[in-house]
This record gives sequence, C-alpha cells and structure tokens, in this order.
Amino acid sequence: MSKQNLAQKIIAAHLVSGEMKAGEEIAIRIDQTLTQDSTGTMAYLEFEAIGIPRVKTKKSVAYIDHNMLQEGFENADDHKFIQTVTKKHGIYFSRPGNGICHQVHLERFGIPGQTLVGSDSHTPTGGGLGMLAIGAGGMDVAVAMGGGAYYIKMPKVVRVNLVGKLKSWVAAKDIILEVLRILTVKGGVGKVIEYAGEGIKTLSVPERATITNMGAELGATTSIFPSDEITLAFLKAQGREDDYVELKPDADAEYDEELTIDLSALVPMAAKPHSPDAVETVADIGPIKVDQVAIGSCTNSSYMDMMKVARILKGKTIHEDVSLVISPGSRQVLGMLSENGALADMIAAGARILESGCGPCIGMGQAPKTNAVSLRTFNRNFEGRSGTVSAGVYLVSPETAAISALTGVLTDPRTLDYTYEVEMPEKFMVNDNMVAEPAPEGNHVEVVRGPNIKPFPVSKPLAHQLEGDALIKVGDNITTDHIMPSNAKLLPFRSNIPYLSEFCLAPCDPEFPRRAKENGGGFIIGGSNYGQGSSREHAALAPLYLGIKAVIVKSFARIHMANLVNAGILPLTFENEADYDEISVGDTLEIANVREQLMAGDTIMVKNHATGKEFATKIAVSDRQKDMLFAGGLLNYTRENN
Ligand code: MIC
Ligand code: SF4
Repeated sequence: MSKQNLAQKIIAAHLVSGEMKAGEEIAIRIDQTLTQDSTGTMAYLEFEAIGIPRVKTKKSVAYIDHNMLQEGFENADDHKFIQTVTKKHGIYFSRPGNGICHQVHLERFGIPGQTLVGSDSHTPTGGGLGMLAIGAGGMDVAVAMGGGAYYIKMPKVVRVNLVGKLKSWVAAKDIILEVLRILTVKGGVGKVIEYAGEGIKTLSVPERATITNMGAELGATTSIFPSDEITLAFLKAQGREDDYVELKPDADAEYDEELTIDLSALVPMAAKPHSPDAVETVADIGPIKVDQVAIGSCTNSSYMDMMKVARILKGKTIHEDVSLVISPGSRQVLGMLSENGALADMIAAGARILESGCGPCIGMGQAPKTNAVSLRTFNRNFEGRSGTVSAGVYLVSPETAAISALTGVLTDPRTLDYTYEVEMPEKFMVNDNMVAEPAPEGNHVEVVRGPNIKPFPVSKPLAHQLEGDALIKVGDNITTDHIMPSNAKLLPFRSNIPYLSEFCLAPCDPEFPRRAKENGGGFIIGGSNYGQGSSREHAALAPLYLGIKAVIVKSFARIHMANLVNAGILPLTFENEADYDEISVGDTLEIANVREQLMAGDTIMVKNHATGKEFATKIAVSDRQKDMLFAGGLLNYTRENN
C-alpha cells in the first residue's frame, strides 16, 4: 500500500490483527520493552503470574531510576527483586546510577522502525529515533514480554510540519511547548504526532527526543520523527551504526490532520502552573522571582542540554535566593561532563549535582519551599507533584532555566550577549558495564523477595449487578498524580497496594479511601480527560483494592482507561455530559444486568436511586476488552486463554 505515513508503515510491519482504520482496535507485535522500578516491580510480579519462563521480545530492559532515595529498606528490596527476576527471565538490567530509562534507552538500545512498549508514559522518547514507542500499564508490558501482542486503537496521524530553523537560545523544548499551547493536554488523544518538513533536519536526535518525550503531555498515543542521516550520526556516535535503517513517510503520504510550525518565529516559552498546556512566552510572563531551578528529567538531560547549561553557568554564581539542582540524564552524560570540565563549571557556579535519575521530577527529594516558584526543565507541573502543594512549577528549556538561576528571576535566554552551539559529539562515552546481562539459563537464579514485595490484588469476574455509592466527584483533567500520588514517602510502596490505597485520590478528598472502605466500594465520578499523565497501573489497582466497580466520567486519558480495563473496572463515559451535574456524592447508583448490557452493545444504563432517574453511559471497549472485563481483568483473561 502506498501513501503511508511513517506511523502507518511501522504499524503495518508489526500488525498482528485488526484493521488499520482510525478508532478500530489493532494488535501489534512488540520488539522491545522497557520498565522502570516504580512500575517495574508490579510488572514483573505480573509477568511471573503469567508463567512464561523467558521473555520473547528482541530486547527487554529493566531500569532503576525512580526510587533512588532508599530512606528505608523498601526501595532496595524492590531493586534486588527486579535485578534477580530479570536475570532469571532474560531481561537486561540497567543498574541504579546508570541513568533515566528513556535517556539510556535512546542512547544504547532504541532501534529505528522497531516497536517498544514501556511501563512509563514517556516511552515515546524513542520516537526521536524513529521507533514506534508507546507507554502502557505494567500488565500490558508483562504480556508483551511474554510474546503477546499489544492492543491499541488505530490512531489518527497528525503531521506537524516544521519549517525554518530555531533562532539562537530558542530550544526544542520551546517547540513542544508551542505544540502543547496549540493542541492542549487532550489534543493528542487517539493520535500519533508525526514530525515532518525541512525543519526536522535542523534538529539532533536528543532534540527530537525532547519533543517526542513531551508528546505524552498531549495525551497522544505516541510521537515520531523519521530516521535519517541525523539519526545515523547519533547512532554512529553511540557506536551503533549497525542499528540504523532509513525510515520516512511515502512522498504522497496522507494524514488526518496537519499543523505547521515556523521554527524561526518561536521564542522561549514556559508552561505555567499547574498544567503543561498553560503555555505563554517567557517575555509575556515577565521577570517573576524564582526560588528553585531544577534541570534534568527524561525531557531535557542530554549531553547537549547539559553543555548549554554549563556554558551559561561558567564563571558565574547562581543568585543567592535560588537553589539550583542538576541531574544529568545518564551516566554517559555525567561521565562526559566530568571528563570535559563542564561539571566543574556547574559545581563552581553553585549547582547541586544529583545522581542520574528522575529525582525531583517525581518528588523524590528537592521539594521546594512554601509558595515557591520552581523552574523545571521537566514535562509535568501538576499541582503537588513537586512535593509542595503551594509551589508553582513552570516548565522551561534548559537555557531559560540556567540563565534564570543566575538572575534570580524568570529570564529570556536571548538576553545573553553571546551565542553558543553544541556540536553532536563524534563519539559518546560508551560503557555498558552497568547493564547486567540476563543469565543464559534462568532456572537456577533465585528471585529475592524482601518484605516490601507484596502480592498484587486479584480481581473477581464481573458480577451481575453493580451497586454502590458515588464516593467522590471530581472535575476535569484529574491526573494519575491525584488518583495515586507519588512522592518520596509513597514511591517506596509501589508493590504494596493495600498501603498505597490509603492515599488514593487523597489530594482531591482525603476522606475518599476511608469512605470507600466503609461502603465496601462504589463509584468514582469525574470530568473530562480523567487519568491524564503517568502510566502507573496503581491508579487502577488501588481503586480495585478499594472496591471501585466503575469509573463514570466525561472522557478518559488513553493509558489510564486501558489500565482500568486491565484491572477489571468498568470505564464508563456519560452519553449526555449534563448527567454529570445530576450526581452528588453519596447518591446510590445501580447498574442492573451489567453482563447482559455489556454483551448487548456499548450502552450501559445506570440508575441513580437518589434522583430516581436513569442515565445512559457509553463503554468504548473492544470485544476482547469486554472478555477481559467479564473475566475480571487482563491477568484472569490471559490465564483463561493460555
Ligand atoms: C511520571 O513521570 O509520572 C512517572 C513517574 O514516570 C510515571 C510512571 C510511574 O508512575 O511510575 C509515568 O510517567 O508513567
Ligand atoms: Fe522520570 Fe520524570 Fe521522566 Fe517520569 S517524567 S520518567 S519521573 S524523569
């Protein structure tokens, strides 16, 4: 078939079943998987439960990058479990300190044209290399590791046409912030964002990866760049030129939507608190006083980003009211900075250097002060995610972050009186000695399970009737950071759902977990784009543990909806959004003959006993997902069908 865009080409080459018609469920073969530690523990427990002895992918890698503080034994227990379970089952293990999963995967393992699913929403970083890289819940990754297909709705494909060239001190981050400004945090749902146009030739692979990484904030299925001579140069510098394949859309490829961005017209931008799409130019926001600057994360921690930061800081001292923390994305980056002296420039300027990991991005330390303004080069600025509820986080480029750390106020880097270009190194510092290979034969490896490793909750087959109270009613754009908060105190408990469930939806209503338990479960009511953000399946497993039977909202974010189905919880959307207004917390809701209703179609009628009215909801799931709901989730379904 000609006229295919790049996303369609890769999907077609991996298609297992389904029709490539937008909105239809398709199954694709998965070449690679990745996990990180905070979702990985659960993913490997699930992989064990499936009972397949050895992964069937071309390459699966487990990273340790999120839970790094080791305040108690819990994180270390998780690390040891992941290290041993991966050794046994054929998975590579990137040891703590080796770097952030997406950065290291891009450097060392990603291959153009291959498919990757990862138990982290920023897996699309691999799209910077021309991979079809998709974030998913841990159970989906476990199934993919076992050789099972990955199911998605065939996405629409949006062509983002880049023309022109960025001006000095305007960054790749400003491009994706502009896309977010235009499309918003819901604008990418059900879509792949494919970059094209002559402007892409001006962007290196790490810059492309910044853009595909933060495509997650659009709610997109993934984002992708072609694989071209720039990709080859990057792979060559990583000593991996053999992994290169050229990939581009057909000349006459068709797209569902198009958008053009003139790079030469862009200026430095910032996403204001508390949403990645609340974007304005740095100049328009003005010189607000800054308390903290954090540079790093899977969005902006490449060698090239860090070199720009070091150049800006060189010979200067950070403002006395600013705390500057820097976490280079990988050991490769940190090693190169330390070898060429850039690290010394950062330290001399007063930067606090953190280990290569997610760190403050997921609230693992460095919570800012009360009412702080924190500038971060990260991808999410949801309320409270920094660890300080009253803090306002602004998402900016490394260039804007570095100059603002010096001036103490939000500053446009174009005010610098010099320019600086970082050349792509001819050779990166390559050393894979912190990636442990799996055992050739896993049978003899003992999996170490410390006391922090708890079994995951098992759901029951779908009942005939669902009845319970509306336990909570929340508004639009509720994130998984609301549903299942993550911070330095909670992240160590990612394999302990009973404990985590006590904090479920607590940022919206601290009484929710108690109410859910006292009522023996019930319903969650929400607005649009419910569950945006992280891929953490804990945002479905904790509600499952609390007895949630269905979540009724105006619309869902993609990964969270899949996770609810995987957990056996009904994801329902109001047919008529006005019905949302008619429900109050405490109303008793009933779904009679739910199995029959589900069997019959996509409308599920819900009775509200408080108002006496019945209202219609929709369930946008495939037949396969219906079977999963009948079985009580993906694991039960997989066991039944093996
Ligand atoms: C995030 O950025 O929110 C995380 C932490 O990386 C999550 C994964 C998790 O919750 O463990 C994500 O993006 O999927
Ligand atoms: Fe880690 Fe932050 Fe990236 Fe999530 S977004 S993978 S927490 S660096």
